[in-house]
Amino acid sequence: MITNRNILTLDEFTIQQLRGLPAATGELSTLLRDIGLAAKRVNVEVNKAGLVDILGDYGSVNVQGEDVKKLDIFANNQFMGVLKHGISCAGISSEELDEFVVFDDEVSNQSKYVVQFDPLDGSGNIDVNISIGTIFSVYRRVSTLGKPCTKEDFLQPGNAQVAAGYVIYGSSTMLVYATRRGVNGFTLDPSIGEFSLSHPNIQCPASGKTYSVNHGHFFRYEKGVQQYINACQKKDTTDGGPYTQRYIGSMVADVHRNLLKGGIFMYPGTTDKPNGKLRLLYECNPFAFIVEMAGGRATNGKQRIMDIQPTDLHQRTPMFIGSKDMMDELDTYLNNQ
Ligand code: P6P
Repeated sequence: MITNRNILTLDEFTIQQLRGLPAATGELSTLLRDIGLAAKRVNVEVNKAGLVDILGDYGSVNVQGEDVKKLDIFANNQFMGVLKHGISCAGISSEELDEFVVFDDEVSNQSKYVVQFDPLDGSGNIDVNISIGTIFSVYRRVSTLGKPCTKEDFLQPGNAQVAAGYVIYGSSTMLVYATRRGVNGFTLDPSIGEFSLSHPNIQCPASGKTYSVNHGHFFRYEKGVQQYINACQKKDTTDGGPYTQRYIGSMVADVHRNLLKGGIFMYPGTTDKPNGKLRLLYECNPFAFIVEMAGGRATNGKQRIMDIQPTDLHQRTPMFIGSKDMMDELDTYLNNQ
């Protein structure tokens, strides 16, 4: 395989971005490269998960009450490790950990950022070889530099995010991240072991023909959601249809597809779980940041996801995210109730 020297690696890209910001310290670029390193290490294990005894339940149950797969723990430790030993992060919170982790050493306490992540989202799909992913969110600390980070650093609304991204371990491995300067996608090139810029300046199409939702919960959704789903099924060529239903039970894969091709992903609340299943801080906020930076929208059905003031590290929220025009149409059903 001939490596095209004209394709920037993640490291080259972040450094080039840095050159365009003379006042920048480089901490964010370093942090993103650290995340890229951890992603490469996790990718190796994900790719051979079927071959080694890393499958199967880890025997414990996480704060979500879900069986923890060994890869979850491995991924959690990889991301926490590179961030703890880097120079840009004062602490982390993770889906796999009940509480946030303060790194509390001299260098980390001086670091400007904290990171929240879901180390391996969709891990229930590991054993059946369906794409899974890592989701991360970066905030500037509100606590005093030089001292340990505090819980307030992690309970900021999503509109305070500095950067957010995800890794999708699929037919190829991609790292997509957004800053306020745009959304860019990098595909892991095995020939050089580097993430290389493959999807510059990602824009979410204003509309699409894919709707993603778990139909199994249909009769537990609110009426407006049911009416929108029914409308999606009735569309024909005269009104932008027919639509296709695509839902593989791995949020990273479903939202990634809709981000690139256009579409809407919904995980609504239900009569028995009004806040739905997805976590605000390390699943919904990062994707909301990414999709909005690409021109799409993300709400909880009533308000912008990124305007929600968090009160708990692991709080859930209903999630509607995707192409702007499709989200606007959904609102006409939700607001008519
Ligand atoms: P359900 C995976 O467990 C996950 O958190 C998301 O990645 C995915 O979109 C959702 O749950 C699937 O949940 O209830 O439809 O199986």
